[in-house]
Amino acid sequence: SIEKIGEQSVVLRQFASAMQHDLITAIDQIAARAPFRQMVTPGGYRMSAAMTNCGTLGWVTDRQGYRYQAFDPLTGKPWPAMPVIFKTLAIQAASLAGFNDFQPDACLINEYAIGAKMSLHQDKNEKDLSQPVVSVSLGMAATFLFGGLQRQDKSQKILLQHGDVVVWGGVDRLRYHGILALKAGCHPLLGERRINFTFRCAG
Ligand code: MD5
Ligand code: FE
Repeated sequence: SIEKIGEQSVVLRQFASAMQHDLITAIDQIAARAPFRQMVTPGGYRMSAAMTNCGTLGWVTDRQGYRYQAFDPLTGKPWPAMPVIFKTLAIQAASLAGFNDFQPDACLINEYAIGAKMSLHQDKNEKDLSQPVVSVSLGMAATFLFGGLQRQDKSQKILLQHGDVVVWGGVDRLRYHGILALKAGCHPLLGERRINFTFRCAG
């Protein structure tokens, strides 16, 4: 089903479910070469979600700042390539949401253990903000906060479950958003964690 959550944002419930096993296999292969790690913010805080990337560019943060870069700072090697099933899924989802020329070059993969969260923020490190972001959720469900263009705007709460895909762009591209702390639980395929991966045009 297509659920409209903003002027140019949709949730495609269960859109990734049919390929769940292939997606998880690909994530395992990526994480074997570019391990999940908890990065440090410019302010010196360790993020509670662990992250890795695939694609030409990967999002990183350290004391120097937030940025996209071609090399994994942990290994010194390029990020693993974006698997074809990832790219195909992202392009199909973007197209269903009305974004027809999506060619993502970056895929940030977030891993949340119980208690991990992501504070309200905007995604604005990408060069081309006319392009949407596509987000895929796997594993345990989490409450997604979808705010407005200003931090103090009221947020809507949206439960994102295994297989759900969110596409947002256009006038919604710079809306504040976050993830509430992951509640205790267990997913049959992924155990006590949630994985979210987001596709972007970063370069
Ligand atoms: C996540 N990830 O689930 C979150 C939310 C990130 C990040 O925020 O930057 O990696 S998925 C992102 C999302 C979904 C729907 C709308 C918006 C963002 N948004 O309006 O910005 O790990
Ligand atoms: Fe974000």
